[in-house]
Amino acid sequence: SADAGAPGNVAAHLAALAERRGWADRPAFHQGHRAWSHGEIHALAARTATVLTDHGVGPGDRVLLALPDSVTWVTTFLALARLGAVAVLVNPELTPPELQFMAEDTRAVLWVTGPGLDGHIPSPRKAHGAVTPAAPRRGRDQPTTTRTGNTSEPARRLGADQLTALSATAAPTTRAHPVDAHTPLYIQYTSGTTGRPKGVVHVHGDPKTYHDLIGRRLLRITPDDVTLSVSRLYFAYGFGNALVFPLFSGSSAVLADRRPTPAAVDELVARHRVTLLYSVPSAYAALVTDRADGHRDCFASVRAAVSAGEGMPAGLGKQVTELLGAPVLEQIGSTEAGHAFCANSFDHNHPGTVGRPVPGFEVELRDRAGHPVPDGEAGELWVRGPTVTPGYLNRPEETERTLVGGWLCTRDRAVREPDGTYRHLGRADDMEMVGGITVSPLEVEDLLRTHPGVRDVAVAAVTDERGASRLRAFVVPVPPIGVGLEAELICMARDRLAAFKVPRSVSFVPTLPRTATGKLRRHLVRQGAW
Ligand code: 3SK
Repeated sequence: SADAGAPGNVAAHLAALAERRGWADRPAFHQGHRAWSHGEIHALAARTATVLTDHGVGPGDRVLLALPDSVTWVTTFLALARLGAVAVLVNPELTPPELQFMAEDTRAVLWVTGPGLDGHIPSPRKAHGAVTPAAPRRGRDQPTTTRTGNTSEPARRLGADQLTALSATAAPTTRAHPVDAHTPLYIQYTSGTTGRPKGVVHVHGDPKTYHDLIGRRLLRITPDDVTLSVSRLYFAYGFGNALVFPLFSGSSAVLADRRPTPAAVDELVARHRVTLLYSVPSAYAALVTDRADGHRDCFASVRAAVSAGEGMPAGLGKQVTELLGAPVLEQIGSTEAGHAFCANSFDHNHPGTVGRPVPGFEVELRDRAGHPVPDGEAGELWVRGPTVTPGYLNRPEETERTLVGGWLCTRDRAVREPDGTYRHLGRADDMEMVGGITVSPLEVEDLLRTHPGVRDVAVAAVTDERGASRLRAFVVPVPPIGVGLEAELICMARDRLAAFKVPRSVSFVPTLPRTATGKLRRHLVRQGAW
């Protein structure tokens, strides 16, 4: 049975809540053709906590969670929370060097990986003199502990299958580690302008606040809701939508191990009678376009669609509303804020805007010098609120630049409308948004520039004929252009970068728009106008 829970431990709090509210037998997650109840999820998480303890995980330890969305993802997260450990939520499609960077940055003691990564994970090693993975705390050398030939340090990796098998029969860890609301709970990565992702820390008190402010008050989620989120669990938007809101409301979420295609969205919505659909504009555009037969009956159960991640192109919101027969509520959030900080609601829905500040958050528009700008003028969005991260991991200077006097500089540009809603105008920095995910073009450019056929390169998100944003590389080639250079560059990116960072196309250009000092004029690249 669920324990009363140490005050502040979110895993214990959720288990106790499910029992107190009588949700234990209600569905919490649907995966494939199976449903897991809230009671089953919390019981499995308590057993998983024992397995993780046996693998040396203890309070304060960081553990890389690199799994596709699944019940194992959820129960591993809750198990780590129960132990007072910190989950590092990473995209399971990252390449081994990208994961390695995050493991080193967080000093992760264990990597929990999915089947797709088995055999490809390099050993955690000392890098930049910073990393010393902790030895298993309780001295037991587990079968999954491996050592590589070139290092004496343990490369500790636990495959999802093995974790699941061991958790099935383990005894539960009934006592949750005592923590308070400010104890670190998880770390997510956000792309930085310097190209290196930055770790963002969130605490045990944050998920309840996301639910109180957004899930409960704005979206009015009840135990009867069924969620489908196109955004994955490792990402701030998906984490709130498909893990936090269902667990805090007694409702359920459909988990798919990869981002669903439009056909899969149709099928999952119809099969599970989804009531809340969370997606991003490029996926909504595909949903509207890939509908040759005009089939829309499958959406009869949907009561609201939420859109975030990037601006909704004019007209698309209306098409989605018509297709779903439900309101589209646009919102904006960030990894640093934890979830949405500006949102439309059922009572105040202003399409084409990201709505008003979520109650509890303050929003200001400032100019480059940090002064407030008047209504009707564009400025940078600054945000203050209860779930804004205390700072970036190992990046004091970035933290100082981005968090000033408790205010977070989001680097999003916006304008305030007379009704108090905010219209998003894009990013103020060099970042690109593709499919709702922020990509550092610098990271992709740095890689492509290493190809001998590339003299200069710029990468930008461009809008395709469907209104979806796609990454394109603009390359100044070293003449003569080799046959197959485009394919080689895309292949090279595929080998070294996560799928969402790979350019979909390459345009060969004679020059790039650079200032006299050589700085790339990114706005011109984005417009394809130079
Ligand atoms: O990307 C966003 O705009 C967003 C929206 C809601 C929650 C989280 C995020 C990152």
